[in-house]
Amino acid sequence: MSTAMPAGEPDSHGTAIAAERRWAWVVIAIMALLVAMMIFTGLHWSAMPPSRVETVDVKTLHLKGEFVESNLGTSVGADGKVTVRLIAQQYSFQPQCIVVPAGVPVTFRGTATDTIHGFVVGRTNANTMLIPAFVSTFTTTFPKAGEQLMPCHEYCGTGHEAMWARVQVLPADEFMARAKPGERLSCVPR
Ligand SMILES: [Cu+2]
Repeated sequence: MSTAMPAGEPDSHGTAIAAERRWAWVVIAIMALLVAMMIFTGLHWSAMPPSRVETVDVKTLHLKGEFVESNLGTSVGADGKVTVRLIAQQYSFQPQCIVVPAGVPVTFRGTATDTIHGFVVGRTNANTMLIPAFVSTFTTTFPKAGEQLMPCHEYCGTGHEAMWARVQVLPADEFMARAKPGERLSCVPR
């Protein structure tokens, strides 16, 4: 459509304003959709924000303290609490195969030795980043027994896509039968 007036400042200005307003609404709609998605996934999958308050010395991680090799894996405390300790490094997790009981709260404690890694266990809400010098921790319950894949989900270098571990969720009685006080369980073949 053309008007009687020749195309001048006021007309093109009005067109520009209208176009900007349309795009502003598009951007607002996209932001509203993203916020709605965040709220939905947060509630629906019980997303847990990573904890970054506990620190650990990367330089002595392998030598002493909680994350020495002999302490990695799943332990059952005297109080019956199940804890999984793991570390991530380019390009593997240790242990490579984690055993946990079904239907029992499991606390994960993990950190990274070199760069930022992360993991998610199958389609569960066990999902965290692992950051050098920080201990990531969360507690979750695996509803049913079965094997899950646990890939690294933070791009950590050229071997990233080959970085994953397995999680064996065992029926609680089978898990407890295997657990011995003071021992660290894993399903890594020995
Ligand atoms: Cu990684």
